[in-house]
Amino acid sequence: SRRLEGKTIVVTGASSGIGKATAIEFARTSPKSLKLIITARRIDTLKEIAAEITKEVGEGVKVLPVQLDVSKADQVRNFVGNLPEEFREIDVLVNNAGLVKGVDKIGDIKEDDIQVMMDTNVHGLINMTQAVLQSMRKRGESGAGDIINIGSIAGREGYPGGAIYCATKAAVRTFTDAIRKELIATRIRVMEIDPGQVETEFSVVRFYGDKSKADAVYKGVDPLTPSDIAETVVFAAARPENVVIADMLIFPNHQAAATVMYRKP
Ligand code: NDP
Ligand code: 8X3
Repeated sequence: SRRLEGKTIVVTGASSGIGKATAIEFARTSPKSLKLIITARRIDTLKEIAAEITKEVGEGVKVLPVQLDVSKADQVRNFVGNLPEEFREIDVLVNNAGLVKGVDKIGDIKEDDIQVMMDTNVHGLINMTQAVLQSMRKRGESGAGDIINIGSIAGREGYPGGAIYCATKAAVRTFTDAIRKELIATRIRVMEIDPGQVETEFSVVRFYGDKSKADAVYKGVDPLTPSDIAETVVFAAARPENVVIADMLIFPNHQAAATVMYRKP
């Protein structure tokens, strides 16, 4: 899309799943001139993805892989300042990094799991937003740019075995709503995209690496693919400047709520 040409875009959690697909979709949609900053903890994976993107779309898209753990406040604080000069004016931030750990119920939830979910999904997203906002505020009279937060159906309703994850995504939802109001006098657009079930590494991470437990989650259902969500992220970013896709909820065809889904016998 011409509307994305020349933009500088940051995607967090771009080493896998929705974030990786989003980086690829941005590059495919605007292959002529884009600066794409892909971030996550796994830097080697990011470098491979950067090479894949360049191989596919050519040098028109400048891809910069940056190691960044969003749960570490100091890393987030120094993120923009440490970028090469030509990447520092960020137009679009996709706050996608996030995770779920465990399916334990209240009373038995592991303290470490609570901490990592809160630190990543909530503190990480808030800190990233503040870090990048400074760069967006420098543009135009009152600032301009896009903040696209990846929430979840889990932020709209709780489900058993997901209390902490659901609470983190509800926090994302309320934070997003509040800052859209706070930034009303700017040209900064604040958007939220809430996926239902998407097959990624999400469930493998939830079950601490147990692939067979993760596979069981998707058995008999037809989940969304990461690129299904990536297309909606890029769609939102590519709307004309006066259009704000404030809120989207996206289910796969078999799903109608966090725990209401049709499973083929
Ligand atoms: P994946 O596990 O496939 O990807 C998660 C990404 O987040 C990875 O790139 C991972 O990279 C990154 N990440 C995790 N922790 C950190 C951290 N501390 N700092 C930086 N990056 C981090 O899962 P999804 O693609 O499914 O998840 C992406 C987002 O989508 C999450 O916010 C998730 O909550 C949300 N979501 C997922 C749904 C699903 O059904 N899959 C549904 C609704 C929302 P690395 O390990 O290299 O750091
Ligand atoms: C992921 C969706 O409902 O499986 O955010 O937790 S859910």
